[in-house]
Amino acid sequence: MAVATIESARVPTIDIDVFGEEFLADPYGYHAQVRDAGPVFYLRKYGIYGMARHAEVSAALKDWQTFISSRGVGLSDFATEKPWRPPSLLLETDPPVHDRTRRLMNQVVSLAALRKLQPLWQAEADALVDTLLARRNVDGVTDLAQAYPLRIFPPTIGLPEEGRENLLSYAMATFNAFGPRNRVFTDSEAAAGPAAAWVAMACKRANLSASGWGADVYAAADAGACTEDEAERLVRSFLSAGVDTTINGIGNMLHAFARHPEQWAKLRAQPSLVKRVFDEALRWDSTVQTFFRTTSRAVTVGDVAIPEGSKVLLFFGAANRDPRKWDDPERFDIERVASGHLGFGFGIHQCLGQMVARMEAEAVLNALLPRVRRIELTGEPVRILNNTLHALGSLPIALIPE
Ligand code: OVM
Repeated sequence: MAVATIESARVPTIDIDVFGEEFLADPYGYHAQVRDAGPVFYLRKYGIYGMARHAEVSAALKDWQTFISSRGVGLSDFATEKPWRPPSLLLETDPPVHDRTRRLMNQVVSLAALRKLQPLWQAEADALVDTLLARRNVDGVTDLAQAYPLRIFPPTIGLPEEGRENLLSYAMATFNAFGPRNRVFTDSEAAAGPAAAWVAMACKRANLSASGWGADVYAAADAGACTEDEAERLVRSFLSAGVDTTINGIGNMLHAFARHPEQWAKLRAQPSLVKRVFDEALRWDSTVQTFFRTTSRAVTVGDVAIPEGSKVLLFFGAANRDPRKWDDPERFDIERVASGHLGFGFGIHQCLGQMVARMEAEAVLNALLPRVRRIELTGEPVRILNNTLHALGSLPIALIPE
């Protein structure tokens, strides 16, 4: 890779296509190059800036006044281009709107709400793993990482039974839409038309069950916390952000254990480590690899002057393996204290559903731990290329029983 410097701006320039299929297939093969280019670099192909070191990525996420979200967290600048869908009232907003909607949603996805669901979610994980153990050879993605969230999440929101498979193609298209209009984007867009129509239908009050997080959002509207139109769009956030993220988080975690059997053995010997596992899995292989911000003013980072209105691509996945931050960062090590990882982002937009994701992952681990002695890779995992997500389509494994 050529790293040249534009002398006038003193910014290292990278010619590599960070949304190219080679990069998306194996981002980790390229991360050292982008991190080492400098604290800030310029991506010539897209005319944007990037940051891939932990210090700068977390500082940018913390400084929401300078690195704003309301012009979109994808490549497209909402100040000059029409968004492909009405912007998210959480992800694609700044304070004060963001803080109002976020507070409302935090009250719906509360610790109390989660505690109430935990026994049911654990029972569902136990039942699913029991049926998979009987088969022994399974697909860790379709049979477990997809099947589990699809069992528990739609009923939690109160979604219609029919058509839930639309959630997968909708999320794929949503996360591709944060990137450029490349082939992965346009391919998933074709599939997403009917899915978007289903999602729009499912977010309507009349189509949600009387109890559930969807109904809770509309109840908040009744109480004056938001309008009914806002409630509809906030429910859409559950459907956009709550499915593919957890699916690939669980899938990538199973993949990590299949590649590191000694870590599975360690976890079985020390089950109290369960609480740490998912965060280390997300650090080691981040589901959400990147998000953008847009500069609200001219800002200098290191010795690079970034103009106002610049798109800045933040590499969460690269920051999570930055040797400036982590010892032996390429090692998946469940004993590591992974706190400070950016797999859930950081700052005011830090993942609203992180406790949901952790509870799902823990339920799966709790189901597997006493029953499964080894998770053996029986074939090559298949990656699904996506402009934002590090996603798996298939993970052939054998679950070797106790
Ligand atoms: C939303 C949304 C969509 C995609 C991702 C996300 C990771 C949020 O509609 O709010 O957060």
